[in-house]
Amino acid sequence: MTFEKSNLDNSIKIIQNLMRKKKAVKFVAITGSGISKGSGIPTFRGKDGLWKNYNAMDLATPQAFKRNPQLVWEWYAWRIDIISSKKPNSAHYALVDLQKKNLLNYIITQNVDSLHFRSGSKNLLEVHGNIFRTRCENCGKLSLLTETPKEPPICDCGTMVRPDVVWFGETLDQKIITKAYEIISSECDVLLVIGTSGIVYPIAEFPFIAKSHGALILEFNLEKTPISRIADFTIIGKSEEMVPIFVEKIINEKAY
Ligand code: BJW
Ligand code: ZN
Repeated sequence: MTFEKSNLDNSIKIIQNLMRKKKAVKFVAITGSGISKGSGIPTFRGKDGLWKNYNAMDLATPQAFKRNPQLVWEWYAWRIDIISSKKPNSAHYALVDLQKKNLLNYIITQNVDSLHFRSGSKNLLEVHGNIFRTRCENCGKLSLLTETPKEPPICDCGTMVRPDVVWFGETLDQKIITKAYEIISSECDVLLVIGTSGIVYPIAEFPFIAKSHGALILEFNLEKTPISRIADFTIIGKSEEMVPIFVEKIINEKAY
């Protein structure tokens, strides 16, 4: 296996110590597209990322949708097709295991792919929306897609709906983001930051907020990111390999 084993082992030791000292250690996870890479879903950045072949400003902004909704829907339909054929991977399921042991309080995901939900996770905040949901900007109606749209879907009120995701330049849902800030600042002893480049705000600042409130920060990624600077441990490797190893050791400690 190609990972920094010493970092993984050391992080586990530190957390085991914490768990022996403190009765209820609260874990929170922030996830990004890297956690779903092992399921076969492309990330956004990097050499095989979506933004390599597509321009974010042409597809993931409200201006792009206004300019060319047909193009934006074609791109989302293509992604919906890919995502629908994929399944949660061992990293998603490891987080479910951690939740079942009452260790992981919340998952704050930037992903729109529903894989955390499909793996059975509870207490899930989908801060960038969900690709299987549509929203009408005229009447506000939310709907779930049951199949990949061949044409841009139309609301009962006659308006073309949009994917219910958060595009660049848009604010995140106020209720969800307020809850996420609350969790990060007051309900988090250990923050697991999994598979995110850590450059998209406001979520990019969450590890910094958690750290300022005394949380231990553990990052799982293929490479270092801007978060690595403040992370107590950066565990380099595939999350689908590393997260299950980590979770198993932590769960065993709880049983101990
Ligand atoms: C693995 C792995 C494996 C791979 N195992 N790891 C300056 C100018 C203009 C705007 C801004 C600005 N500064 C800040 C802003 C605001 C902007 C922003 O942050 N821009 C930055 C890019 C600079 N943010 C916003 O606009 C947000 N709104 C906001 O801030 O409102 C207030 C405001 C408005 C306007 C101006 C200023 C303030 C909204 C952000 C919405 C992001 N939307 C998207 C699309 C969602 C819908 C969709 O899916 O179609 O969200 S963009 C995309 O990036 C998506 C993701 O959720 C998000 C984060 O990406 P993520 O998940 O981190 O993926 P990658 O690809 O970046 O990284 C993958 C990582 O995994 C890598 O590190 C790999 O190494 C790793 N990896 N395989 C482990 N197997
Ligand atoms: Zn409508």
